[in-house]
Order: sequence, then structure tokens, then C-alpha cells
Amino acid sequence: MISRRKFLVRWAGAFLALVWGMVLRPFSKGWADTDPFSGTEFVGKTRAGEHESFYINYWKPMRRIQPAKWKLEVGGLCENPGTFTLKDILSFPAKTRNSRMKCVECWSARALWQGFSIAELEKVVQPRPSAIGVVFHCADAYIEYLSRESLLKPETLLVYNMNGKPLTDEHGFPLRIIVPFKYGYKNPKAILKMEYVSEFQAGTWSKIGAYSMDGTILPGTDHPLDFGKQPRRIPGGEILEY
Ligand SMILES: Nc1nc2c(c(=O)[nH]1)N[C@H]1C(S)=C(S)[C@@H](COP(=O)(O)O)O[C@H]1N2
Ligand SMILES: [Mo]
Repeated sequence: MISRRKFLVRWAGAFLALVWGMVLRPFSKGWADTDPFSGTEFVGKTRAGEHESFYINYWKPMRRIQPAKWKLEVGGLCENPGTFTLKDILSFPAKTRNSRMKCVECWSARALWQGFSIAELEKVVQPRPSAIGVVFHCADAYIEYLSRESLLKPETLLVYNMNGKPLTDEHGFPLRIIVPFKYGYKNPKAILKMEYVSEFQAGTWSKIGAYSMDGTILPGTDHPLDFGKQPRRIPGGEILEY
């Protein structure tokens, strides 16, 4: 019940943003602000999320994002940089994929993710040939880099729904990326900006932890939360076995 209510509240927010943009904004010049956050409530690292088989990880406590004010900014090395509202995002052809997210700190969990391919976004923004990757800037000041090669793989999606419902703030509302063959730290949440760049950049987590900058899942042992943390061997790459 709660999630249904949240769902309605969120998309009602997006609708209000549209009305605001079309009808009210022209009459309120100078008043509109671009801060996508609301209030003083913070989202942080927790082990008690709404999707019980997931832990929640945020680098820094993050103020909740207000759907009506959020826009995805896409810029850097592209011919046609722009901003996208929630409504714009939802109008891309939807794709759904069931995949496991594997955190480098032992745990993993599986979910059904819905979103769209980066190729659809690129049709609009038209990255320059010199753009080899994207730096993602997130609402908690987290930064992560992904090569365009990884971004354009069919298993990679920009995601707004998790298990059939809009992402919760905890899991990265309104938009995150799922790259199932890379560790969780290469799956940035609560994305504010995508910047097309010509050079690799180290992400937040690979700078603070002793983990690879590339983030491809290595062979080893996994402790899936949805299987009671029972250890399982993994061969490396996306976990397809369970
Ligand atoms: N913005 C942001 N995205 C992030 C992180 C973060 O700290 N900030 N942590 C990453 C890490 S280390 C993991 S394991 C996953 C966890 O995803 P979840 O919180 O939805 O379970 O988010 C990734 N995306
Ligand atoms: Mo992680």
C-alpha cells in the first residue's frame, strides 16, 4: 500500500513539474530555482531498505531529490548537450532486465530493473568521436566513470524502476545505472549529470578503497543476501548462475 502511494506521489510530482514548466514558469521569472533537493531529510548508508535483500550504500548522506525539480544534465563532449526531465526520461523506449548487483564488499542481490539504453540518449545528445567515456555526477557528490564501450553493452541500462516500482531514494531515485558485469561501485545512483569526456577518470570508490578502477567483477566468492549469504564461487563477469 505504502509503495503504491509513493508511486502516485512521485509521478504526480513529475506531472506538476510539467505543469510548472509550461504554465507557471513564464510568469515567475527569477523565482524558479534549480536546486533539485527538498527539505532537510537525508538518505544515507543503511542495511534496512525497502527491498530487503539489498543493502544501501551512499558515500555521503544525501538530501532527498524532489521529482519536480530534478533534471538530468547531459553535457561535455557532445554536439547536442541538453537537460532531460523525468517525463523525457520515461519517454525513451523501455527495456527490462533481471540482473544481480554485486558489491565488492561481499554481498550481492538480484532485481528486475527497468529503464532504457544509453544508445537512445546518445541519439539525442550525439557524443563527439573523441568522447570515450562518461563521468557520472551524483546527488551525494559521488563520481564514477564508465567507458562508452561498457555503457553501450546490451546488459547496461539507465534505470528508473526496480522490481516494478520507481526507485526509492535509497536505491537511487530518480535515475541510476545498472552495469551488471561491474561491481556495485560502478553502478552510480541518484544521477544528476552525465559528462562525456575524452579521458578515463578514477571514481570516488576506487580512490578510497583498494579496488580496481575498472571494476569488472573478478572470480572469487560471493555472499548473496537473497540466499542467506551462503558463499558461492563466481567465475568473474556478470553473475548469471543464480
Ligand atoms: N551515488 C552513489 N551511487 C552509488 C554508491 C554511492 O555511494 N553513491 N555506492 C555504490 C556501491 S559501492 C554499491 S554496492 C551500490 C549499492 O546499491 P544499492 O544501495 O542500491 O544497494 O551503489 C553504488 N552506487
Ligand atoms: Mo559496494
